[in-house]
Amino acid sequence: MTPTTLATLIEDLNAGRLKVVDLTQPLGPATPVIGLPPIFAASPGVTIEVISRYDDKGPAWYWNTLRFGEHTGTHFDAPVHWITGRNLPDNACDTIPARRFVGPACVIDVTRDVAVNPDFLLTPERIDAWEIEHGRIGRGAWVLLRTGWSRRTDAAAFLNLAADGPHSPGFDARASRMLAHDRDVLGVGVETIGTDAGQAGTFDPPFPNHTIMHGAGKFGLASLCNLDQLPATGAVVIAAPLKIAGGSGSPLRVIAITPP
Ligand code: 23J
Ligand code: MN
Repeated sequence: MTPTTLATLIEDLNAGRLKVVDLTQPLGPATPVIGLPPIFAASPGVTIEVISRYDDKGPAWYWNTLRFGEHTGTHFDAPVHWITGRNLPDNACDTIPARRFVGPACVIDVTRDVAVNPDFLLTPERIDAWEIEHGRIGRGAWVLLRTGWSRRTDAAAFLNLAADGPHSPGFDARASRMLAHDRDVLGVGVETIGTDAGQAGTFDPPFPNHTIMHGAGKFGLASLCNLDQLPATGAVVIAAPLKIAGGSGSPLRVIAITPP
């Protein structure tokens, strides 16, 4: 990394040789929130309340008060979010070194599998096949699971709730272990409401991806979109949460820098 690298980055962005892709969903009252079994506390929906809008409360300025859970919309999961990560060093939004918010993206496309099976789980065998085609997932990479789920713009279709709970894709526990321990990734990103499959509350262990990733000090990114605009390899993702003191996660703007 030299000053030339950064000058070239800006030149390439200006010339269209690189582009910035926004991987973020809008955050507002329509943002769906995760539905946990009713024995657990629920996360609130988003509320936005006007403080003033060029009126008697503030004649020349407009601003709002926001209220939402830390895990709402396109958001970041810090290791402290899960009990397995609670005692790790630098495990919260304010203490994770900023360097760890930037990494190369490996995009694993399972859209066709998910189209026929909304409960599809990524397996180590599937990762092996991806690596034969694209090369080994490097240490410090963001692994993004492209499922097409962000095309479900209707909240009911996005949550896909049935009598036996939600149905959405995710990770087999063995795949989470492979990525966290053997590949030493930064974390995983998904298009669904959380980084575990909809049915993961019934898995052993429950919510295996959260359990394994956060126990290994890795991160999560949920409710991503526009993954279809990224190559399998070659993009860089920047995902920096709000610096919430002791925060377990935060909504954030996730951007990718990629060849067009
Ligand atoms: C709390 C409990 C279970 C889950 C989650 C949160 C998330 O998905 C999240 O947003 O981290 S599965
Ligand atoms: Mn979360």
